[in-house]
Amino acid sequence: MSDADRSAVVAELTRAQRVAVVMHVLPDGDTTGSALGLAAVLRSRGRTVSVLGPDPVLPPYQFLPGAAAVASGPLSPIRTPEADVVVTVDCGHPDRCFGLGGLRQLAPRVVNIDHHRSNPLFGDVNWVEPSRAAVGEMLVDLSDAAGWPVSVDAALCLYVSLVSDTEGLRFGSHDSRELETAARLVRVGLDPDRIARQLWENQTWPRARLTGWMWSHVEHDVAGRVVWVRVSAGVQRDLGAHPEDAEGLINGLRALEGVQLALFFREEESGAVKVSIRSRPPFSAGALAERLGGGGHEHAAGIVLGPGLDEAVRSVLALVKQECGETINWTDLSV
Ligand SMILES: [Mn+2]
Repeated sequence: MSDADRSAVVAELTRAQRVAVVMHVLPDGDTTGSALGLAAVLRSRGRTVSVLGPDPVLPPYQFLPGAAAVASGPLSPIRTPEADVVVTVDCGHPDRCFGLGGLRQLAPRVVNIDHHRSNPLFGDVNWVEPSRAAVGEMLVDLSDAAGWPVSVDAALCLYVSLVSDTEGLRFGSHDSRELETAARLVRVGLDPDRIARQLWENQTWPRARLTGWMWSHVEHDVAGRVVWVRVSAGVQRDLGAHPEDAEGLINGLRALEGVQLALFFREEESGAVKVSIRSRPPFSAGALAERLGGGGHEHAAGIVLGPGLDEAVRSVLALVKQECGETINWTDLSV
């Protein structure tokens, strides 16, 4: 099934001369590395490729080849490239990447390459594999299966995709597959040590301040199985923190001993509340997000709620309690 889907993608990208590759909002390392990596592979094959997304490439990924040429912002007829095919990478829902109408505006054919379990298969061609650790990993398979060379530039982007979604090849792997893929990319001519420093030893001061704030404002249930943090827009303003400074901080919460469910509520200036969810069995971050209208992976998911930070916290915890109240002691819970 997935091999057939991958072959369908190869067929689309072989026919197309002009390709637009689209990243999702607040682009993480996976969508950015995947988009720039796929673009590099296709450009090596003589295709005209543009990379675009609702938001610009974030500072941690601006060192990637091709990042400076990414077009961002709302679609407009003047700036919108003409393409035969638009490819979305790591976009679990079309609303995260211009909406289906926007994608159709970009090209007559939509190719959807993703690994979110909640992906509604919105493309004309869909290759969605929830078992894959990162979309970049899928794109390495795609290139190798099609016999398309992976240049050093492409390898760097795809490697960043893989190590981002696996947090440095620590999570999301249950066998040697991701390690083999990483090794295959490193052999092209990468320096993993240098990339790691670039990605993880470049933390901004606002992010450090936000991290400190987070640890002194963690809330939790009695047993410490469920932990959460609520960060208002005002707090972020006071700390000088931007949305990207909060990316991944939830992983620290999940790393606390005994935690099975971690929630990070971040209020945006618009009043919307971005809720990130991380889980361990018996909790399912994906199932919880889907109950609220969001989506993601089994143990990493998210949803946008609001307006109202405290209201968002209350409604999500009420649902958690309803689903898992039998096994959690909520008596000291003050929300
Ligand atoms: Mn991803």
